[in-house]
Amino acid sequence: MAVSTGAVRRPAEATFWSTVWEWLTTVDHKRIGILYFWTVIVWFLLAGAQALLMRLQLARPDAQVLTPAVYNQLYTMHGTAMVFLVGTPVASVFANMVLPMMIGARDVAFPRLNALSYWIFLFGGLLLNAGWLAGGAFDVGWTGYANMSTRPFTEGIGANFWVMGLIVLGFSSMASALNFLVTIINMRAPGMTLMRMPLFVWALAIVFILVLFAFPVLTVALIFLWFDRFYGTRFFDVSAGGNIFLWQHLFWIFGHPEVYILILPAFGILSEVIPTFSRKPIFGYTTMVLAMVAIAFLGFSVWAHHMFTVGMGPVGNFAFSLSTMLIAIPTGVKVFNWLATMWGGRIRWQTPMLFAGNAVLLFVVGGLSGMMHASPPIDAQQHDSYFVVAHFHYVLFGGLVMAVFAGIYYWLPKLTGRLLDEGLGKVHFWLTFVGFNLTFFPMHFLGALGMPRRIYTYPAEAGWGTLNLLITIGAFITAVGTLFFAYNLFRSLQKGQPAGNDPWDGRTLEWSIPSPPPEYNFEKIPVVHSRDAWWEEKRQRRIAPVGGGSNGHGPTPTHAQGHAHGTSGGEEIHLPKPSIIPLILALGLAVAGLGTIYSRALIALGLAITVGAIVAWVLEPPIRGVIRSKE
Ligand code: HEM
Ligand SMILES: [Cu+2]
Repeated sequence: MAVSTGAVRRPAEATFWSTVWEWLTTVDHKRIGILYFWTVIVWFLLAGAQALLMRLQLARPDAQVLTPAVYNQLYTMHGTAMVFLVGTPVASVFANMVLPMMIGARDVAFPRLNALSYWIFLFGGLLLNAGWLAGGAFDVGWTGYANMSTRPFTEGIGANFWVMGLIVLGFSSMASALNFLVTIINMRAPGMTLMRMPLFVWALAIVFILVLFAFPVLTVALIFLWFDRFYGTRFFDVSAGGNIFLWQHLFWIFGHPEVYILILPAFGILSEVIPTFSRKPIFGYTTMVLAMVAIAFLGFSVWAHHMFTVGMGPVGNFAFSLSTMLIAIPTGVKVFNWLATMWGGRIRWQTPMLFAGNAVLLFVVGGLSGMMHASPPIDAQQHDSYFVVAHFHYVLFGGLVMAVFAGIYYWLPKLTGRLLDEGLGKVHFWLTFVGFNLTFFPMHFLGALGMPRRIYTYPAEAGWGTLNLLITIGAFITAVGTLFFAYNLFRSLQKGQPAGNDPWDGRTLEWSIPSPPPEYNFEKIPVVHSRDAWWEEKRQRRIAPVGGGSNGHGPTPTHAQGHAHGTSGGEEIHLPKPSIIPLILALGLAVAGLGTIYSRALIALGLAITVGAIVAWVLEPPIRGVIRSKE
C-alpha cells in the first residue's frame, strides 16, 4: 500500500522516553482507554483504602482510630471519588476501550478532543483531592449541601479544591460525551442502523445525552457556591433572601440522572456479556432500548425523592414518589430480559459471566430497597440511616462495579492481547461476592435499628457492635479479593495467555479484528447486515471460533502498516497526528483552577496557557499520514 508521508513511526526505534512521549501525545482511542482504565483503577484502590480506614474506626463502639474530623473527610472524599473519579468515568473508560470497534469505526470523531477529556480528567481528579495535602479535605459529604458548604460553616481550603475540582471534571465529562455522541451518530459502519447497534452502544449513547443535560446543572450549582464562598453573593443564605433548598434542588436535578450515568454503562456491559456467555441473542432487544430511553427520561423527573424529609408537603412528595416508582417498570423489563436471555442458554460460567450474573442479582437487591424509600413515610424512617448506605452500595458496588469487573475480564484482553487468569479471576469473584454481602447486607439491619449514616462512632449501649464488626471483616475480605484482581491485572500483562481475535466466541465487531488491534482498528470497514454482526458472519461462513490469533477469515486481515504495495486500490486510512496540545490545554485549565484558590497571577498564567494551546490546536494539522488498505 502507498504511504503518502514518511511519518508512520516504526516501533523498533522505541526507547523509554519515546514510549513515554507516545503515551503523552497519543490520540488513539485504545491507548486513551488504557490511560483512563489505569487512572480509574488507582482512584478505586485509593477510595477503597479510605473505606477500610472508616471501617476500622467503626468496627468497635467508642473506638479512637480516627478523629471525627478525619472521619468526615474520609467519607466525603471516598464518596466523591467513587462517584466522580470511578463511576462517572466508567462510560468514558469503556467507550474508549471498545466503542469505536463495536460500531466498525477507525477512531472517534475528534481524537484530540478525546485526549483532552482524559487529561482534564487526570488533572481535575488531582485538583479535587489536593485538599488532603493543603491542610484538610472537604468534609460535608459527597453531596456538598449548602449552607453547610458555604462560609462560615466550612472555612477549610478542602472545600475550595472540591468545588473547583468538580467544575474542571465537568468539562472532561461533557467533552467526552459530545465526542462519543458524534462518533455514534456519524461513524457507524455501513448497514449498522440504530436498531442494529449493540445494546452497549445504545446504553452509552443514552449516558452521554444524560451527561450533556445533567452536568451543566451541577456546574451552575458549583459556580453559585463558589460565588457565595468568594465573592459575597448569598444564593443559599436565607437571611439575605437566598434559598436554602436551592442547592438541594440543583444538586439532585443533576444527581439523580447522575445515578443513571453511573448504572447505564453497567446495563450495557451486562447486555453484551450475558448473551455471549449464554450463547443466545439478547432477549427483547427493542424493549431493552425503549426501557433505557424511558429510564433516561423518567430519571429527570424524580430528583426530589432525595428531599422527602425537607417538608415539600403531600402534593410534592406524592408526585416524586409516583415518578420514582414508575422507573421500576422499565428497570424490571431489563432484569426480566437478562434472565430470559440466560433461560435455556448453554451458559459458560467463566469469570466475566460470574460477575455479570452476580451484578444482576445484587442490583435487584439494591433496586428493591430503593423502591422501599420511594415511599415518603418509609423514607422518613430510612432517611440518613445505614439503610441508605446499604442501598446505594448494592446499586453502585453490587450493580455497577461488579458489572465493570465483568467488562474488564471480557474486554481488556482485546486491548492487551492477553487474557486474565481464570483461576485468579474466580478467587477474586468469590472473595468479592462473600465479602461484599457480609459488608453491606447487615447495614440494612443497622439502619432499621436506627444507626445514622455519617457518624464516626457509637456508644456500646446502642447494641450495634456485633454487626459493625462483621461488616468490617467483610470489608477486609472484599479488599483481599481486590488484591487478587490487581495481581491478576499485572500478571496478565506479562504472563497472560494470548487472547487471539475472538476468545469468547463474541457477537460484536470488535472480536473480528486482532487483539491488540492495529492503530486504525479495521483495515477495511465492515459492512453490517444484522444485529450481532460478527456472530452472524461467523455462522454464515461457518468459521470456528478461534483462539490464538489465527482467524484468517475475518473481514480484516491483520498486517497493513508500512508495506508499499503500490496499487491504488483499497480504502484510504487517515492516521491522526499525535499531539501534546491536549495535555497542555488541560494543564492550563488546571493551573487556572488552582489560581482561583491561590492567586490571580496564577489564573492569568493558566488562562494564557489555555488560550495559547487553543491557538496551537487550531493551527496544528490533525492528520499525520494516509495509508491504503489492500484491495
Ligand atoms: C468494600 C468496599 C466499600 C466499603 C467498605 C465502603 C464503605 C463505606 C463507608 C464506611 C461509608 C461511610 C458511611 C457513613 O459513615 O455514612 C461509605 C460511604 C459511601 N460510599 Fe462506600 N464503600 C465501599 C465501596 C464503594 C463503592 C464501590 C462506591 C461507588 C462506586 C461507594 C460509594 C459511596 C458513597 C457515594 C458514599 C457516601 C458518602 C457520603 O455519605 O458522603 N462505596 N462507604
Ligand atoms: Cu435519586
